[in-house]
Amino acid sequence: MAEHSSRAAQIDQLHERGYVLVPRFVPADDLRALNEIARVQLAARAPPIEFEADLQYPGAPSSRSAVGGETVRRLLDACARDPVFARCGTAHALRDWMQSYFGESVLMSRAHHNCLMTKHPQFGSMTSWHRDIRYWSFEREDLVSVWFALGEENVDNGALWFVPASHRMAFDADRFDEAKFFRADRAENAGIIYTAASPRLAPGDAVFFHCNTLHSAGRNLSNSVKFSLVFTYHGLSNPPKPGTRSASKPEIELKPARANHAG
Ligand SMILES: O=C(O)CCC(=O)C(=O)O
Repeated sequence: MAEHSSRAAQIDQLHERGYVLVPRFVPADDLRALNEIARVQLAARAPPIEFEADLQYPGAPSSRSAVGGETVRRLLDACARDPVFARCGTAHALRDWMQSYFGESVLMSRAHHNCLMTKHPQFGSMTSWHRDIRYWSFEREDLVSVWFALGEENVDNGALWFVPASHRMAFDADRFDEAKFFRADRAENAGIIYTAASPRLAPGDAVFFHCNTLHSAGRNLSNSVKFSLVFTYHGLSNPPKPGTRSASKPEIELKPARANHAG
């Protein structure tokens, strides 16, 4: 019952602020396994991979052939990479959390996120202010991502920043640039960005955030790679729009307790 009411409070906070930090969401044994596999996967560099040079965000190498050009940003398709990642993204505790939020059965989108994000010292880039909805086309703008910190995350190693309650703010299209980044050069945007906060994450902590929450992330000024695992979910009644990139990959259903052997 206590667990249930604390989940309810977390979901209230997600509704109100657009993000919520849930400390120690990942059990210690799972966290150990995730950290081990994350390093094995990064060393193996098996495709599909997104490189920092591909995106050209601030701080990224200018091309794949430049110094640091092979720096990995995302190891994509995490669930297909290793059962340890798949178990994390379909775990019972996560399914129950998402089902409580959406009030119905839940699916994981494989069209974006579903990845291990690595932020490297020196060549890891900064991600400017944006809403993740730019990645998707769904019937309703109601998707929730979960970001698992596999190690410490803080402002010095490129942690996320969030603008509280920004998921409920309405903006004209010209407040964003062509790539749908929220324009920091506009005075009315700067006032909103000023209210942002960066929750400090401990290993195993989770941040749940809405697809319309404005967020950004800094560069990694530490000496070690930061590893995070990220997945995104939506309710059954909110399917991807047919013919869009969001509908291009089969989704993963988070099955009800008795049928689910993955979590
Ligand atoms: O770690 C980062 O640079 C932020 C990533 C991010 O915001 C995203 O993938 O939507």
